[in-house]
Amino acid sequence: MNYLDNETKQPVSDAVEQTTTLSRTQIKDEKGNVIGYGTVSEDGHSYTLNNDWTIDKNGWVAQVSPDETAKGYKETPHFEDGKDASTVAADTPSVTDPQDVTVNVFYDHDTTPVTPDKPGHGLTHDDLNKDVTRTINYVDTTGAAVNGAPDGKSTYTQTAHFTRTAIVDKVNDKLLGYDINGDGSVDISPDAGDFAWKSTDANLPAVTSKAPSEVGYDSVDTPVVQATTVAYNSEPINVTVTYSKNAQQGSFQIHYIDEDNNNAILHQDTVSGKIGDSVTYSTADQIQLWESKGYVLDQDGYTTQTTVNEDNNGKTYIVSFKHGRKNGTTETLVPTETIHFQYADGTKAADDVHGNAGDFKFTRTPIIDTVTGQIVDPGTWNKESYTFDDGQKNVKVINGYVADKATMVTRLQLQLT
Ligand SMILES: [Ca+2]
Repeated sequence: MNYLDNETKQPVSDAVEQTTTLSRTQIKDEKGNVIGYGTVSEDGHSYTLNNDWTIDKNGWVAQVSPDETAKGYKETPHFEDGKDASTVAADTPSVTDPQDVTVNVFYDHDTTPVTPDKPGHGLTHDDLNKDVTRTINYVDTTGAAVNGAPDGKSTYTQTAHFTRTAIVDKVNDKLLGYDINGDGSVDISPDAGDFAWKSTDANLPAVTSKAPSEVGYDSVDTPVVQATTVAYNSEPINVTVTYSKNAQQGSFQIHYIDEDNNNAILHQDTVSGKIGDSVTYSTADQIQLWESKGYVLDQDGYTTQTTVNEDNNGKTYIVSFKHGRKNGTTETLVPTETIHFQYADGTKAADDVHGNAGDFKFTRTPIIDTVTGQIVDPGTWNKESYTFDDGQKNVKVINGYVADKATMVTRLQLQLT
């Protein structure tokens, strides 16, 4: 008996061999020539010819076919003609023409469902299970999380579960298809397996956002995220629900001040809008304007603001200037020497004699406030003192008088202020 896989025709288990013995008695004459086969009488004087064989032990016994279910085969094997081969019946060889007999017993592959809760037979969890999610995120206008979900959290996730049950060959784990009616047999071929996905929760119910007042806001853009139905191959859904507060006004100021005039405000601007509004403001134009009027920028305390917000609301930015300085017109002084001649009583004795400083000039340049135009520093003469080099002069002779100085060797200290 051969026990064969009905698909591959390969042995499932070892063959079983039964042997039965046949015998017959040969009859010879007195010279030893074979007369034939038969039976000799008890007294040995006569015989009966009969060529048939005699079978011992009644021939081949019934043989129960092995149980190969553990290997994935169906319980009941069959013969080539399809008939039940659970047992190969007892048999006897032909007594006239005995031959060896080969009996083939065929085992069909059994199948088994592989359910999504218990993957196996080469199928993974993901082969039989698929989840589609809808995630709702609750935020405010700045993107910060808000606990607006029904369960008081900031994220709410709904999941639809899709499953399918596969039917596989128990012997070789080959995928045969999918069972959709639960009877354990294939309804859908492997190629059409996408149609086998089923779900009991593909209808995602509506989700009501918490009232804005419950979570500290004034409004919400999506009071209810509507119900929807997803398919096994739907992409994950992401929904954002945004809470917001009523916009509040805010403003900030920019002061342009004169540090050389008790920080007097030269100019001020106010930038205002709703909190969160975008703004553009630059100090460049004002700085240019005041610089054109003689001011020099000391510090631009304004930092670029892109919105009116909680941080800059009510704030004042200071842009400070000092007065510029420039040189005024240079003064020139040519010093002169005058010698008076007089009598002791003070009356004039002769005309004055004038000396001079030659080519020397004294200069000074004042510093002017470029804002007020006023002199803030008269400047310093370019020489602290100078000695007249032509100060030696002969004193005029006047009859009857004696000069107190015969010669004037004069060292005049010119005090220039
Ligand atoms: Ca089925």
